[in-house]
Amino acid sequence: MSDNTFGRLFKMTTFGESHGPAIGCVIDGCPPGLEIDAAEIQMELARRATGKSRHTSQRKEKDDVQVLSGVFEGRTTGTPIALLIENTDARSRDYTDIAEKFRPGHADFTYWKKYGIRDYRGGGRSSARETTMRVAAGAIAKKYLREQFDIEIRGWLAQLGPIRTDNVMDMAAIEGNPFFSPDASVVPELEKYMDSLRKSGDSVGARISAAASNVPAGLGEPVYGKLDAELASAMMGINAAKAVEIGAGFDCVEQLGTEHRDEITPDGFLSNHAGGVLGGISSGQDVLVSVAFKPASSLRIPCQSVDVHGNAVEVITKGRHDPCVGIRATPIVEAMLALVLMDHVLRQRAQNG
Ligand code: EPS
Repeated sequence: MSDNTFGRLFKMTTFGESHGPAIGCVIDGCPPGLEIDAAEIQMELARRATGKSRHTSQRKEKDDVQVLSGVFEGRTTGTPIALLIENTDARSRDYTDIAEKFRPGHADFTYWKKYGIRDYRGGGRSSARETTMRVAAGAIAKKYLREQFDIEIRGWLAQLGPIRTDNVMDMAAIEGNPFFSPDASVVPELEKYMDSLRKSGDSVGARISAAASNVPAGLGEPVYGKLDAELASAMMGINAAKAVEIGAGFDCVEQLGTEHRDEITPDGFLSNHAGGVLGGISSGQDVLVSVAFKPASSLRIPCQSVDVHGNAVEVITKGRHDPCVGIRATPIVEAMLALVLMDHVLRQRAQNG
């Protein structure tokens, strides 16, 4: 399995399976001298963790991160940073029944087609457990971006199933509810919806948005390596992501040019339909990205499928699954945004000084 590395100058390589002994990453290219406190990484990991509310997977992982290398006396040394988290609450027996069956809508099918072998326990490498490492590496990138450029990255739930959550944008509300909703008034409706969904055994999709502010103009490459292209690739690489929008995104289909263009005055831009990227290069406006997450495919509601021998079978997935993976995706989207910006900050410095 190749391509487990993300980034060009700030490179993260992740490894591990959901039910293996541990999951980890090696980050290469982090500038030296950055203060790293494991507690800060831990805080980001806690935002993403399972079992924080009844609305997510009840697997209980402490996600205790060990910093194995690359940090000396609390500062990065410029050498590879290795991070490791042990898996302590895998329940592999839940997966015995589907060891030879494919869950429709799951990577089970394509992993088997590609490799002819798969670790079926907890989805193996395809599990969202891998995103712990994106969040851990993202915490380091976020810190560097904040310290060096004052860049702030914030994500939020914009929609869960039919419920819009971004009609009110109260950034202070986001961390105060288990959904990362910026509109606290919709939380009771979200709770009710999720309680009924969980009882039904079904799952639902969600939309997560994120903004990076104080991004300097000039990040990105003009042809290949466009900032928005790399953001789209990074976001589509998150488990269960099915669509990405930058700025106005698909709304630009209905917009007129006079509406879409972001007029410029001596005091700045009058709107931000471009999402902070023009010609693949950051404009200095906030970088805006939105990601659609599909409804998860591990469901206890029976469905038709086939087994590895091609026989018709009925599939029921047991286990402690997320009825809406989007609920835990906000910190992951933030992390991927931070990793892309971090890489481009270093690339900008390499070329333009
Ligand atoms: C996941 C299924 C569940 C989740 C897991 C992602 O795993 P299990 O069936 O082993 O309990 O708990 O998420 C995590 C463990 C995590 O840390 O995010 C899946 O199928 O992707």
